[in-house]
Amino acid sequence: MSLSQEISPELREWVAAQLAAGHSVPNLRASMRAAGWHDNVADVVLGEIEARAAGIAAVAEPPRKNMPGPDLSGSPLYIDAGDRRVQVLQTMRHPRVIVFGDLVSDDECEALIAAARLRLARSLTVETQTGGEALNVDRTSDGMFFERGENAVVARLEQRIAALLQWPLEFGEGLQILRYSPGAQYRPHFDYFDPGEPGTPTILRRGGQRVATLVMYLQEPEQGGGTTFPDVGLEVAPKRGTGVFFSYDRPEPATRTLHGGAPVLAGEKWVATKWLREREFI
Ligand code: PD2
Ligand code: ZN
Repeated sequence: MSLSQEISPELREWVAAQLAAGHSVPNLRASMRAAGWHDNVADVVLGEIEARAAGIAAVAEPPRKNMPGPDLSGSPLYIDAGDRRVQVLQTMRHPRVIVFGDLVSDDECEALIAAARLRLARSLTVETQTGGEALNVDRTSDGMFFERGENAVVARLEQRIAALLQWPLEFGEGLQILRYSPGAQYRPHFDYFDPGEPGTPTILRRGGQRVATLVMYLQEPEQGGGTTFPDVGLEVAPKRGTGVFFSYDRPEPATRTLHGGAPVLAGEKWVATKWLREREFI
């Protein structure tokens, strides 16, 4: 079907949020008509949402074109990230994975761990059922979030990441710090928010979908604790100062970005994770 009006992610989110808030389909259709939307636009959006609710694969969203990531044309060995020359150690196309070396200095790793240690609590992950947070047994690490720009080290690292990944600093969530003790792991998961979950529209109001992840290793364990990509049999070693970046141009398993934190077998692993959204994260 050809639509004369473009269906934006914002429109989809808005319709889903209205439905989640209990507005009826006829009322929604009337509001959309009053706002100038053609009925066929309303039909398509409502149809997608109903199909998802019924567990039927909805019409796939087209992949995003504008994505975070460094300019790899010319296969550079180093990228100038403003205040630091970052190494490109390994790249993969599908899934899009890039391993960066010398991304975080030892002093920065120490400073982040010291500031985070005081505020560790049992990790919470965003609960897409409700849009709130809940204990997640799939993650046995301890964690906390820094506010964006909360201290000088966080601010410096965020500027470096924005330059490296060519993505506005304001589109990033606050830095998350995780500590894994022996036995702790993060079972394989996707970092994007599942469009089929009822709590997702609420989460998406703050900056839209996640489109990329950067996991930075602040302290390496003695054994275990790699970041795994089970769909492609890849495991990234948790080397201090190194970061693994991966991006997903649509919230779908077809991106092959299923990934996990393998169990730490000995020692303690600390990471910092930066998630990037489609838009400004407020
Ligand atoms: O610590 C990791 O290796 C890891 C693995 C999977 C971190 C995350 N996911 C994450 O922070 O999302
Ligand atoms: Zn993850």
